[in-house]
Parts: sequence; structure tokens; C-alpha cells
Amino acid sequence: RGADRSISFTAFHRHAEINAYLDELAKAYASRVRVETVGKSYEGRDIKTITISNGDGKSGKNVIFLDAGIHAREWIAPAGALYVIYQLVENFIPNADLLKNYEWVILPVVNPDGYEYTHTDSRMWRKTRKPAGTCKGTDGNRNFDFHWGEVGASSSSCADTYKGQTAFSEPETQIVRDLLLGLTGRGKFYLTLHSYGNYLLYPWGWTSDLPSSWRALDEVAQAGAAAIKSSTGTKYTVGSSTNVLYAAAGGSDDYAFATAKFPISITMELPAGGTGFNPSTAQILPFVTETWTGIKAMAKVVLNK
Ligand code: ING
Ligand code: ZN
Repeated sequence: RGADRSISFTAFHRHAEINAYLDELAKAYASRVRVETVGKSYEGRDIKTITISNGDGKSGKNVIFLDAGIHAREWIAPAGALYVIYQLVENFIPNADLLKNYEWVILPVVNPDGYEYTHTDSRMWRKTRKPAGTCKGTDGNRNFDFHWGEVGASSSSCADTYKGQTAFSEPETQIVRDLLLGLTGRGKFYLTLHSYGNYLLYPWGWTSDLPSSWRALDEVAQAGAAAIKSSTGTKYTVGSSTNVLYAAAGGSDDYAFATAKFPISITMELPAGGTGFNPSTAQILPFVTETWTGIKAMAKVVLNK
């Protein structure tokens, strides 16, 4: 990685630095990278996606869609998304198989207002920043319109798991919704990065029942867990969100799976480090490297189907 880049994996970066990195890649790798501003956050920040291809000019390929940073304080998640971007773009040759029949669309910071707020004001902020009732902010991962608000979400605007005034009340979740729906058919794998706890979670979050295709979901998630286990020894727990963590409706993974028809949809909870949402800067590179090992293994199962 050239010293001229705006990011590294030895620090957590501000949203403007992350957007600048995407723009640098679009310039330096114009034949393989497209960066688009897909909308603005409530406070007016540009929300960008990067679409990565192998530059062969073929259109209509299947898509792996990855996002991170819907929860503001989970800083290792955007770092993980940036590492995926870095590998696929700047370390293209060894990763070329991952781009042969697939494009990757990556949205590294879904909730930039919250993310910036955790840097400037309140490190443990989780939600968006739009005013709602007496308090500010909605939990983006309770705001999607699939069994919205039925379980594991709060109706109080002051709660960390506030479901929002309506489903898709937030511009940030509307942006993810529209991207997912625009990929219906081509979208084969939806992966959303969170922290913390070392889980690979699949639908459903709204019920303890399993989807009929749960074996395919489990196969992908188990491949990720096994690859990580054999690379670093880190143990990931695999299962449906409700069954291995807790029930929570209105999550992006249930929506991608049920409504946008992504056949594989997974929430990856990255490691904590010593202190939960705040790994040390020395832990960033080992964590994102290990995460990338798991993501590659999962992607390989998907693209060999
Ligand atoms: N965890 C997720 C949350 O939104 C989750 C877990 C994912 C629950 C998907 C239900 C569905 O609560 C974190 N750390 O945010
Ligand atoms: Zn989260």
C-alpha cells in the first residue's frame, strides 16, 4: 500500500479519510474500481460504495454485497471492510479468483453521523443521529421492514435498540434497502460486519424457527469459522441470530435474505479485543487479517455453488 494513501491498519480512521481512500482507489485503479455516492446521511455526509471488478468489462455478474458501520461504536467493522477493499483492489493478483465471476459492492460506513459522533463526543454511541421523540438516533439494525419491531427492539427513542418512528425512517437504512433491492437476482451473498463477540449469524433474527435453506447458510458460515480457527485458533460461534445470540427483528440480514432475496445472508461479529468495542490500534491488523481469512472462505463456498 503506497504511503500516499489516506488510510492504514494501524489507526482507526475518520469518515472523511475513509471516503478519501475510496476516491484515491477510483483514480488509481479506474479499470477495476467504481466509487459512487449513493446518498447522504441525515447530517449530510456522503455515503459511498465501492464496486470492485476484475476489469474484464463483462456486466451483469453476480454480486457479493458487504457493509459495515451501521452501529457507530463498532470501529473494527469499518476497518474490516476497508481491509477487504484493500485486498481486492491493491492486492488483486492473489485474489483474482474472488473476482472472476463476481463483483463486490462494499459500503464501509453505513452510519457516518454516528461514527463521527463516537470520535468527537461519545465513544459508546450506537445509533444514527436523527432526532426522534425526546432523544436522538435509531438503531439501524432494528429499522428494516421485515417483522419490524416485533421482538428485541425498543419503542423508546432513548433506548439503544430503538426501532425508529417507522420502518426505514432513517436515510441510512433507506440507502442500504435500495442497494439491496437493486441487486435482487444478482445478489448472492450479503455480509454485514458488526462487533463484538465472534459470531457468524444467519436468519432468522425475528423468530427461533430456521429458514428452510438453513443448511446452505450454515455451510457458508461454518466454512468461515473453520478457516479462522485453523489460521489463528480464534473460535467463532455459528448459528441463527435468535438461537445463538438473541431475537431481534428489523435487522438488515433478515431483510436482505427475505425481501431482497440474497440466498446467503450473514452477520459477522468481529472480536472485542481487551475492551469490547475498543480494540487497541495494535489489534486492528491482526483482527482484520483474520476476518479476511474468514470472508474469503465464505466467499469461496458461495462462488463455487
Ligand atoms: N449485534 C447485532 C445487533 O444488531 C444481531 C446482533 C444481528 C441480532 C442480526 C439480530 C440480527 O444487536 C450487534 N453487536 O450489534
Ligand atoms: Zn452491531
